[in-house]
Amino acid sequence: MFKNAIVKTPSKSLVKGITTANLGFPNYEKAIEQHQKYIEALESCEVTVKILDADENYPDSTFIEDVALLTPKCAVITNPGAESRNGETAGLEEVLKGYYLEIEKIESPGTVEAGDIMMVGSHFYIGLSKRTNYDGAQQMIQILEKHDLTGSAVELSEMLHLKTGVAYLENNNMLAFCEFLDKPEFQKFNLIEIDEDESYAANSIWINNNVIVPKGFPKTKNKIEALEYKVIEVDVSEFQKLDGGLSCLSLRF
Ligand code: CIR
Repeated sequence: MFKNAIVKTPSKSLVKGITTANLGFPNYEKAIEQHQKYIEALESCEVTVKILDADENYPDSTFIEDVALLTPKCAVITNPGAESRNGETAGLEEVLKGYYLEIEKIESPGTVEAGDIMMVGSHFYIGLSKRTNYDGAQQMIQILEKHDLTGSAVELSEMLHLKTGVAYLENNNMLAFCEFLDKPEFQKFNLIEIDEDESYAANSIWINNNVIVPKGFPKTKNKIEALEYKVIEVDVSEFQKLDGGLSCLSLRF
């Protein structure tokens, strides 16, 4: 069960965020409204939400998931592979000290963005992407092992981050899209196939037996409801314009 979540308020500079989406520029006011609804959805899952102030220097900093991996045993501050995002980790240690005694760090030349990391019990799958390199993944695995956890690397060829295309919903259930459906390491899970036209909904999040799903993806919603989860829909269209999904918008631990 998760007890806490940390989110970071979107900055006005959001429009300058990195994107490949081709969906137009995000609207700041609408992004703030959607972010507020997202916080309310988290709270309805019985987690206490800490809200960090916006940082205008970093357009993508609302995607706070990428800058830390928060496990039941330790916190790891990552080293984002996107140059414009690399400084987003500043100040994070102070915040995390409020929750963790042990705070580890990924060091260059290793890079990691934690959108590439999926927790399945005490094991962590680490996607090797344009943002997370081999060195970073190895550092992460060593840190996890030091804390009696395990990790393994997963090759990615098409997605931005591992969790862009796969989500673990606990109870052996995993949403998977495209390249992840055939991964040998995921065959032991009950794979729920996400259709091509709903690929964005592969980034849904499990929180304490609720699953938050992006609004507007009815087939995925029905498939998750059929597994008897309580589904909460949240509209995150402004963040989709920046390749960001539901998981990217919070740290849950
Ligand atoms: C980026 O490209 O870094 C942001 N525009 C989106 C980050 C999304 N984060 C995630 O998937 N964990």
